[in-house]
Amino acid sequence: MANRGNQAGTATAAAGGAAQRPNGATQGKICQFKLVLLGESAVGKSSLVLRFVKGQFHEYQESTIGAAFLTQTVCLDDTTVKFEIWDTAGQERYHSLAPMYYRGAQAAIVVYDITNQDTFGRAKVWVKELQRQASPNIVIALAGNKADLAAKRAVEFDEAKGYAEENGLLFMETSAKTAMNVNDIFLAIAKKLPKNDGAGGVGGSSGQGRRLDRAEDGNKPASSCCK
Ligand SMILES: Nc1nc2c(ncn2[C@@H]2O[C@H](COP(=O)(O)OP(=O)(O)OP(=O)(O)O)[C@@H](O)[C@H]2O)c(=O)[nH]1
Ligand SMILES: [Mg+2]
Repeated sequence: MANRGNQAGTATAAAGGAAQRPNGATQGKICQFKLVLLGESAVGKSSLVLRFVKGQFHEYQESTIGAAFLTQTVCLDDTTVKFEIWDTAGQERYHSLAPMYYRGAQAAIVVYDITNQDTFGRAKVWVKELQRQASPNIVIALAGNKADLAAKRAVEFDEAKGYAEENGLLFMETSAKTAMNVNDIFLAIAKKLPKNDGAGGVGGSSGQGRRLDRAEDGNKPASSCCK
């Protein structure tokens, strides 16, 4: 139901910047994390996910209905981090669904459009809601998207950076169009997430990810991620 109209897909290629393992050895652990994207409609949430998961960009990206689910895997040293990504719909009529997606999430990317001050205001409201209602240890990143449209900038970099610092958020300006900082923001999140052996289950409130046995990672041989 929540998946209605989704643009679901999976991809497992390594994201740029991931650690290389020269011999493709399958050592190390696999951690799985639930990540949610929130933000006003048309700020580019789906475009960021499409860029990260498939390396594509669509000028005429359709507005999301309900939510879309995708996965992507990145490698960090001896750890394979599998993101289960919920790309929510920004249109007002879907806002009441959002808690379903951020509940139990270990990470969130709150997106605004640097050419639209209102979307930055909306992003702050999402951050407040996550701080009050999501898992206490959730890692939150703020993404100022459409950085390629610098001539139309309405939100100053320093203003957003200052806000992010005050609120303990990761912050980057991104462009789904040019790919600027797209892999980087997911990698920064992956680095910040706890990867303890005693991690709680996905969907729990611990804010921790779930460690998988390699055999459980059904999508693909995890080693391909690090080749
Ligand atoms: N120039 C530029 N355009 C972008 C960028 N990211 C997204 N867009 C465009 O902005 C429009 C909206 O993008 P979406 O990815 O659908 O936005 P969304 O946040 O998922 O919107 P909803 O699904 O309605 O919540 C599309 O026309 C995209 O092509 C970017 O980085 N730069
Ligand atoms: Mg969308």
